[in-house]
Amino acid sequence: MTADPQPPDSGPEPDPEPDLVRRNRSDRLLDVLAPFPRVVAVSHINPDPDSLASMLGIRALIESTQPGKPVILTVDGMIARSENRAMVDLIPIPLQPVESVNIDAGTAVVMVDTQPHTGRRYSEAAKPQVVIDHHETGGVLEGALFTDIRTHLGATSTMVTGYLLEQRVMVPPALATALLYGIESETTGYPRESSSLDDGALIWLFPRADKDLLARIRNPKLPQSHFATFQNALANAFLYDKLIFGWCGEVVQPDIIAEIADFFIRFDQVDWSLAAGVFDGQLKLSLRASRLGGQAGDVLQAVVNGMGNAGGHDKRAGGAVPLPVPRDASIGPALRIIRHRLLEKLGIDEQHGRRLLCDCPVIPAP
Ligand SMILES: [Mn+2]
Repeated sequence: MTADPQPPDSGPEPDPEPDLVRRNRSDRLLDVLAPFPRVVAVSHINPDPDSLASMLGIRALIESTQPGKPVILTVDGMIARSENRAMVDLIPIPLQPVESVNIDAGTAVVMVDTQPHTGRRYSEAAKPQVVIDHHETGGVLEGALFTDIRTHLGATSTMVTGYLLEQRVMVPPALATALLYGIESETTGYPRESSSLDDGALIWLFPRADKDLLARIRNPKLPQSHFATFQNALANAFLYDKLIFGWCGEVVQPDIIAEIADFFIRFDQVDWSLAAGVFDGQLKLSLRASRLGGQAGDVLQAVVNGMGNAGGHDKRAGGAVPLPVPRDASIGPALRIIRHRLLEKLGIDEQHGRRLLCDCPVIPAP
């Protein structure tokens, strides 16, 4: 008869979770911020509702747990989409241009909804102590004292809502509205790119949100340029098998290019949409995939490799290519390279595009 093998005597069980891991994320975040007398929140260029709400939530978290500490929210670039402008005006969200904010040794920089050196900021001068993000495009995190990068989440606002819950911070209606819209605007479309944590946050925020305020943010008035860009993109939309490409021309606000890409991806004959336009001397690109697993961020990064920057999520990506002067002459060659590389990447035969729409009949005003 043989005895069962005995485990070697290994002494006391090791603690499976050291203290650092077991503690709440928000506790660790607040410990990092504690020694700093001042906090500056930063995000990516042309901040979207998710960045804006995340910055606002971070301010509420710090004001409640480290009272008296000034928290400055910043804007890099511009507030572009009408929905985002409405959000900033109506919540309201006080923002200072990031280039005008002094960052000294006593300032902690909290970066939300992006990471350092991903090409999504005008300047990398402000080195963050804290980075909170959900993008798959990894940045340089060296030197950061607290990082919370969860790429399976639909929104950074979900993470910030989690911190507020952990610290039992009172969330007033305007903040709940901002966070809800931050998550909602990131997780619309089909298939959804979100997790049960995003849905949990939405459910928690909804009864606390101001629904009239939310409706005003969702349905802002639109400028004439909005319709002009749609006209331009419809008149210059081309099909390449399962890809539609929409040319927006020169645009007055850069986020419209993403709106055009979202508009075209709903076309029932395509799996991919690319929208492009010129803003601030750059060719701006937005790529959308209609199926999960498209890895749009990686695709667009490969397409603009050596020309510019790109990044994003599985179904959605954005990028920018600086245009050499003379600009008008450089657009065509840049677009041809992008088309060639994208078709190759998507396994579509090289071809000239065919127009989505023929000339539109024009009638005299009734
Ligand atoms: Mn986001």
